[in-house]
Amino acid sequence: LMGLETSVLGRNILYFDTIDSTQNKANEVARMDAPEGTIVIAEEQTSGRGRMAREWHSSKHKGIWMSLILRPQLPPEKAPQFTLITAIAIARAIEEVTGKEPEIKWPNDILFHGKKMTGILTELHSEADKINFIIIGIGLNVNQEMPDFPEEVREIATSLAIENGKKVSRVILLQHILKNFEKYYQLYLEKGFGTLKVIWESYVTSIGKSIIARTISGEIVGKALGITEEGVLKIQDAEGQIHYVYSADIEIKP
Ligand code: BT5
Repeated sequence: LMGLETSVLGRNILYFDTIDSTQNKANEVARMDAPEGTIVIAEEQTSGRGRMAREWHSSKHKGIWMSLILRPQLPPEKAPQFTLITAIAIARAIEEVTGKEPEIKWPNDILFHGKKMTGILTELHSEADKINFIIIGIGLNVNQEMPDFPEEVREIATSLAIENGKKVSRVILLQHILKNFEKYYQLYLEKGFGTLKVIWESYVTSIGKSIIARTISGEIVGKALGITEEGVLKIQDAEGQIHYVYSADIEIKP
């Protein structure tokens, strides 16, 4: 990664040709005291995963499949904000490299024209009510063409190359992601989530709309009012009741 403009992030890189999941490896090395900013990255994952043990397709040489280790001195409740900070850093990097503006879909998706280009998986390891480490998994489809995607995601997935009309250098994109990530992470540690919330909202398309939120404990239907300072989604249902949603799959009602 020559030309990397960061001081902490990506200064310790574990690179694999093939791995089961960068998330698993990052967990393993974080438990062995890997420093803040360590990155685990692979050309291919054989069991890449999403939330709730869903599968994440990670075809060889086509994407950025990586996990970052952070050790912020913060309470565990702050962990969901990291998904949002990551989304901002990726959205900015995509704009810098391609000139195209993606959409962010709360909580963990980056889309183009409603199709998923990136998924983020934030995993928290806390001890005695303090964050010990956070692992941020990023799965970013870069140079796939439609036939490279398995059939079950062809309707819902896209890649940066498909949207951009030409291939994108994964190394350059990665440098931009890490540079932006470090910048927004610093801003967050110094100033809190306030400014970042405003930037995040500028990319979000679902706020103010009628949505269906599918959570592990059931469906909530209502209007998405916005997110709290903690990154929690606020939904108002037809009876006027407010629901606070920590994690869900959301769908904008037609
Ligand atoms: C996510 O989960 O979107 C988080 C994905 C995180 C993947 C990274 S890759 C590096 C690191 N190592 C790992 O093992 N994981 C992380 P979720 O919101 O639950 O979405 C999962 C769903 O996305 C699946 O059920 C599919 O429907 C869809 N999907 C799977 N692979 C996809 C792909 N390559 N592109 C677009 N959609 C995909």
